[in-house]
Amino acid sequence: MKEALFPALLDPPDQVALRFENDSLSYEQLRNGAARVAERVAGAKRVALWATPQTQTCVGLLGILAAGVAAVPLNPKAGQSELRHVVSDSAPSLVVAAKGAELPPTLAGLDRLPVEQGGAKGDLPEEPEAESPALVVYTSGTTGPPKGVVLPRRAVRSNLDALAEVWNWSSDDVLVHGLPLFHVHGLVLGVLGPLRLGGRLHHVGRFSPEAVCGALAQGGTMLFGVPTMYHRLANALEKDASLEASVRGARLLVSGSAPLASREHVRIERATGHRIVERYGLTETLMNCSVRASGDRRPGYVGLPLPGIELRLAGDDGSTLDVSDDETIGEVAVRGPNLFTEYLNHPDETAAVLRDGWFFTGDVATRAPDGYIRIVGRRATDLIKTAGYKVGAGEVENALLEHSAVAEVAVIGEPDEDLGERIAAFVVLRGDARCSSQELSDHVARLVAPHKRPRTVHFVDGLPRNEMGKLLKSKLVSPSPEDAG
Ligand code: MLC
Ligand code: AMP
Repeated sequence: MKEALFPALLDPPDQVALRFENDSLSYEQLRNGAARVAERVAGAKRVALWATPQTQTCVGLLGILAAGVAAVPLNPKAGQSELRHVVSDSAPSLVVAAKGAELPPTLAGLDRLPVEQGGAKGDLPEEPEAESPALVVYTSGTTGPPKGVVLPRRAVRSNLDALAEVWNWSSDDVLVHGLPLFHVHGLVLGVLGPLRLGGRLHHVGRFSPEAVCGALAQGGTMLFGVPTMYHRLANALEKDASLEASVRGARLLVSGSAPLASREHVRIERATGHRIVERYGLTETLMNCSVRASGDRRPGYVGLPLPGIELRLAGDDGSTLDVSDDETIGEVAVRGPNLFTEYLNHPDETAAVLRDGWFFTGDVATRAPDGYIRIVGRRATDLIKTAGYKVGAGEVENALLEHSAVAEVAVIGEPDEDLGERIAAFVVLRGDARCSSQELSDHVARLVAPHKRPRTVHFVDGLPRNEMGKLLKSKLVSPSPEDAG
């Protein structure tokens, strides 16, 4: 008998599983809704999921997973060209979306399965194979459009179990967050995590410090967020002391997806008495490291590798650097049941990062004498982490080059207190073309996604290049900035 990915759905406990803004669903309702979706998608290879933050998205996801089909979460704010790419690359049989959700014309050619609440008792099909794909999640690379990361059920299950172990995460916990449901942080950890454990999720819809404090005050025990969210929470706590009690009452605050600045650790601790637990992961590996619930929470450190996961620091030739001096820097390579299977339709790119069973993350780190890992940077300067989202500079550059006024462009990440890194574009306009920074920013938001839009546009006469004509991004310096909003 295969082990169920969601045991709580086989024998639903009499309790709320999911709560969104004004809507909640019991385990029994979730099982019944998922059974209906599973019946409809059975036999498909991949199914797109319109990932709006609402209960129906979770019902749709659980139904797709129950049928042993791979779900392809779609960002509801994805622009036309990004959406077109994801759909043509993943070739879903249909799109599962909340009943009544408005879908863009790009999806008009796909059959649609509307998800409704409630319904008669339904039974779930037999548990699918552990190696079968559960999700295809799109993530940016340095150049070209995003790649689909194929995550098997085995990775989801083993990773959630490892996190449950190190965070003492149980069915008693009520997880609070306002993360998007089209990336692994919000979807795998944030939705499938509580459901695997038979616990509860309270999703606040749109993130705001007040909304998460409100949910914590109503019994939330854990909070997940990206550093931008903790930065905004710290600001709010410093302005409004009445929010403090709700956060103080939580059991665990967890940050990930990007480096959490030391000052945010300090500010949150000063306001609430809580030290934030940091964990480190990627779409391709789910989570690799975390500080244990009982462990030392030191700013800048992402803790120890998770149970069952091997981590090594690799030198430039790929060999292991056997060091624990917290100084020597190597590329993080990981091996374990948490790894993805492949990049969909990209065997060469898969082979480039998955070597002898090890996944090379592109992140560089040190290891302290007590084994704690400290992420110090990334090998590729063309990858930007902004508000917890990974964005390839090339993707933004290509979108900008599609604007008729743009002759040349270079995109970089600039340090930003709130976003970690802010997308900045250096633009050379064509001849006597005129264009505002707002227009360029809106153009990128429409074509790819709003979180990939440049926040700053510098109009320049030329870009720094070497004698061969190669762009020298390190030579780009910000003139007086013009905010793009
Ligand atoms: C703004 N908007 C526009 C626009 N400008 N729409 C169209 N055209 C434009 N020019 C819209 C946005 O869509 C959004 O709408 C709203 O205006 C505000 O946009 P914003 O300023 O970009 O975002 P903000 O509200 O400030 O949100 C900040 C945030 C968000 C932190 C809440 O960035 C976020 O949720 N980040 C989390 C990213 C994440 O989950 N990463 C995990 C990746 S997995 P609306 O309606 O949407 O508000 C991973 C692995 C791991 O990294 O380890 O976890
Ligand atoms: P993504 O491809 O969107 O899954 O983003 C993965 C990347 O996010 C990693 O390669 C890291 O660069 C970054 N990341 C995730 N968690 C952390 C963390 N706790 N500290 C620093 N960087 C992180």
